[in-house]
Amino acid sequence: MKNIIISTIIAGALIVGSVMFSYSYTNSSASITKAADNVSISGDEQFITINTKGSRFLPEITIAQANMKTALTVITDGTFGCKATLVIPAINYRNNLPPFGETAIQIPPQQAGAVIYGVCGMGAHNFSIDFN
Ligand SMILES: [Cu+2]
Repeated sequence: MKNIIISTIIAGALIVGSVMFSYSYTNSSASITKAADNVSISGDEQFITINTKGSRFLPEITIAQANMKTALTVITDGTFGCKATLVIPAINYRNNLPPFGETAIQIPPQQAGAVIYGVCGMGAHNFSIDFN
């Protein structure tokens, strides 16, 4: 009887543990690919922050407001290689990012439905800003 109670407790703990693990895993992967908390609005301008991390720009997808001036800040932290070159074709932007620091990029107001892509110097490692 005692063994049954103990194994029930262990099984219950395993189920709770795996549910908690998958919940936190889902949460963290969601914040990598998509985040709204990297956009803030002050007055008639919105501010977007994108980080370079590993071989990616994060978040990969940003949802922003249409018809509004946009100040994009790209934060680099030990960034090197092709990713140190940022290209945003829609606004004819091409620049070498500093290894460490913040790079300010102005994006003019975009129509609803517009998507602006940022790519590395090789044309890979995309991020997008979706305006709606
Ligand atoms: Cu690259």
